[in-house]
Amino acid sequence: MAKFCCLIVIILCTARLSKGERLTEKCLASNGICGTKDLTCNDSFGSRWINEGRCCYERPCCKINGYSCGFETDAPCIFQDSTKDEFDWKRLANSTSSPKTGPTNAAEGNYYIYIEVTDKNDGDKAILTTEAASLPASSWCLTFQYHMKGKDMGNLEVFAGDKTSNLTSIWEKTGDQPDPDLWKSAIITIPQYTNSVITIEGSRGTTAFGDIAIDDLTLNAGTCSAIN
Ligand SMILES: *[C@@H]1O[C@H](CO)[C@@H](O)[C@H](O)[C@H]1NC(C)=O
Ligand SMILES: *[C@@H]1O[C@H](CO)[C@@H](O)[C@H](O)[C@H]1NC(C)=O
Ligand SMILES: *[C@@H]1O[C@H](CO)[C@@H](O)[C@H](O)[C@H]1NC(C)=O
Ligand SMILES: [Ca+2]
Ligand SMILES: [Ca+2]
Repeated sequence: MAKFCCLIVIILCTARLSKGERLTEKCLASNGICGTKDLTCNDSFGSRWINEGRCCYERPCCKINGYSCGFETDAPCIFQDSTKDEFDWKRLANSTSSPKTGPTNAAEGNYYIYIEVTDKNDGDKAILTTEAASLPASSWCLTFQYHMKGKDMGNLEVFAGDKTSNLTSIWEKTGDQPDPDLWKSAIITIPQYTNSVITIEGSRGTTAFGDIAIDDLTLNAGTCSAIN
């Protein structure tokens, strides 16, 4: 009898998979793994884990609560274009059009995003924001690669805060960076806010020699020290 029950469970689960397959595919697509029946994902694996759909046998599908943007396609990123700025970040492969500024290759894959500061005014900003997302109340670890080569390089700055108040500057780089041909790593802990918003702001310096690029961005729940 016990054997027979097991068989039925297997058949039901397989049926569900072969019919929809969406749940398991979604679990796979989000790098999910199966948790333990009747336990939340955070109870099984820790506070950085959330439930994302289901696995067979009523086990939850669990994934790390986080986002990544490699900019290889136009797929929406957790960070999106802000309209409260003067211009926009653009997606590009290989070199930027201005000589002596900008990267010659992506840090990850083939594409990166950058600010093209030719034909812009001093101090003009291009802002990426998580405003449209409802980030769970948590601290976050934001990481990305950045490239700041150019003699009149402006500013790359990360702000965070509550959606209802003014944001606080959390991280900043200004000017031409040492070894400017190399991509550098930013690893930034964002403190917890009730309704978090995080922005990445690139601004123009004094001339067109100030293309700032970023690539390989991740945003994961928890502080960076807990992750690294
Ligand atoms: C897991 O998340 C639930 C809410 O979904 C919360 O009540 C619980 O305290 C969390 N447990 C851990 C270990 O973080
Ligand atoms: C980037 O450069 C490589 C090598 O020259 C070329 O094969 C590729 O098509 C370029 N990519 C784009 C999107 O222009
Ligand atoms: C936010 O900043 C603006 C402009 O600097 C200022 O006028 C306003 O009082 C600030 N609001 C809060 C809540 O701090
Ligand atoms: Ca990339
Ligand atoms: Ca914009």
